[in-house]
Amino acid sequence: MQISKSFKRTIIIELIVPVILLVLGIYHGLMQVIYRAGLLHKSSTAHLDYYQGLTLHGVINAIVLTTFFGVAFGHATMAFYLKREPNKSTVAISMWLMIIGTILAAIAMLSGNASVLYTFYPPLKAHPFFYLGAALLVVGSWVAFWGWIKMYRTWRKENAEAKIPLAVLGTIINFTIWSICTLAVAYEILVLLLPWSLGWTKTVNVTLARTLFWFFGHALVYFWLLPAYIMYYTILPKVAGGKLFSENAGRLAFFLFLILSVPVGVHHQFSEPGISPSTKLFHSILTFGVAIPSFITAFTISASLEYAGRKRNAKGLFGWMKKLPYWDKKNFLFGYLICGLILFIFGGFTGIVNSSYALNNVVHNTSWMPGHFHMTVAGPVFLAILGMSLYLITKLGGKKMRFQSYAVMVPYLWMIGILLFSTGLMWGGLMGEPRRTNLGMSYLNPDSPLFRPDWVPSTLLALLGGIIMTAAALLYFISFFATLFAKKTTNEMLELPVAEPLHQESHVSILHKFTPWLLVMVIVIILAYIPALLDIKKYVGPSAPPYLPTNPLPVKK
Ligand code: HAS
Repeated sequence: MQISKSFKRTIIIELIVPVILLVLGIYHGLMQVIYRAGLLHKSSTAHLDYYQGLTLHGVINAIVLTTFFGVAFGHATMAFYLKREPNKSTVAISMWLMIIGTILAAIAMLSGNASVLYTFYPPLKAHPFFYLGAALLVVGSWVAFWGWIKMYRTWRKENAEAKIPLAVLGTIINFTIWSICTLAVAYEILVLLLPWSLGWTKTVNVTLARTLFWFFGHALVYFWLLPAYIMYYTILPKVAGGKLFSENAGRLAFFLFLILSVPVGVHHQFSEPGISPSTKLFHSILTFGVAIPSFITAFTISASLEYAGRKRNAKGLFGWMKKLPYWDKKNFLFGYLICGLILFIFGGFTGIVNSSYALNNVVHNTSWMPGHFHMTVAGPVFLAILGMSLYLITKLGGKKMRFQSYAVMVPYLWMIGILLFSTGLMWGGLMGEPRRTNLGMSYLNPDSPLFRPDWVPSTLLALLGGIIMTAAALLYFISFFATLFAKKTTNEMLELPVAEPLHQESHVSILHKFTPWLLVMVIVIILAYIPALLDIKKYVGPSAPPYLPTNPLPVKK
């Protein structure tokens, strides 16, 4: 499909900006494993402090990259399936808001005035630019969504009887979840944190801020995940050489995410004293519920892959696994998607451990947690982003992919790296190794009275994994930038692989309507969050003054 020059340019910019920043994000990831393995016994390197680096790592990789990509991929998907472009001004305003927001937040982080990690929990206080930047990034992504809604309505008028394409359904659901969950973080930033950071208010209600953050924060992880799920349902079966086993299953999975992604945030706050056990129990049960669409996906995609393997004459129960196109250069997307899925088996099961209240007490705030989330956000999410960014750059730029063999190796190398790294972290976590801690200054420093020799093997394993991941990222950067700067050789097109459904399934009308699911979503959110907010009102302690990570005493104004 041909698209206008300006639209094409916007998508390419939205893919390139975060990949450039990712160079910094990956560097700080490597620095993390080096500090934590005790190879460095200091608090900063190259004038960048440990917590400054950890903030840059989390914000760039988990917030900036994912939001830019979500919008770029959304533009591509909506335009490709609805065969039209969004309004030019929404596309441009959205891009500029996101870029300006990122620049403001980057200034605050790089100048060392926002070392508050990606969760920016108060009473840690950041420079107002950090909060403003985050708000602009989010608003920019909303504007893109408004453009798509208009586009979808026009399409619907012209195609009253047509089924909404699965990828469009997934994109609209993802950005609906995003629009609702970001309302809470917008309130947190604009009403609680920004005035406090500007010195207009003296204290902040920490429990309320944290609860608003997690109202947003867990839905955020599905905002990261859903573009990957769209690829699993609509692209992976095709690049595997097969068909999608059930489109209805995909629709059901997306609608279940719509109702269950938000009302589970308190599972991040099981140790929060201001929230009652009954509220925590309810969120824990809903969290088991939000694993269901992923189980549906696991079975549906396995069946689709099995079909692809059997078409290549696979024999036996698991023979299809050996017949998939793992090393096919023309189908390089397959490797990125399958490695993400394999990692997600472990990422998903560790998530279920986390959501079980009693087990959560063992692993909360230990290095188990980054072990879990690197097998989710740095697994399926990150690999889908890398693979699709490279794919879109070649198609939209009319380029031939450079360093193809590097690009094909990247996901496998990355997967091995993550498996070692996360195993090291989770093993350490079960021995009590804390997360978000510069271990090289204390527990991993033989000269410190706190030295823990039993944590040496686990942190070294994580270091080995981290080095392999960095090597994979370097190979990716070589292929990505060489492709980007290569000469144009073919027509510039917006093109996505499209998986056909295997069966003509019966029409289930509830899987084609948004309103009933939206209503259920609102009801479940009210049931889950009104008790949490009442608990906070009832049990909360005094509000806190601001702190900086460098000093255990409150900031004096
Ligand atoms: Fe999580 C903490 C529970 C999914 C990310 N999570 C985090 C944090 C992050 C994160 C970043 O209940 C840390 C936040 C912080 O900084 O404090 N998580 C879950 C549960 C799920 C889950 C139940 N998490 C994710 C996803 C993430 C993510 C997705 C990012 C994208 N998580 C928690 C909890 C905490 C938490 C607690 C707080 C803990 C605490 O104490 O702080 C579920 O959605 C997971 C369901 C997934 C599955 C897996 C299905 C498997 C599939 C693969 C199939 C394979 C195939 C291949 C088809 C059930 C789909 C076959 C072919 C071959 C060839 C083999």
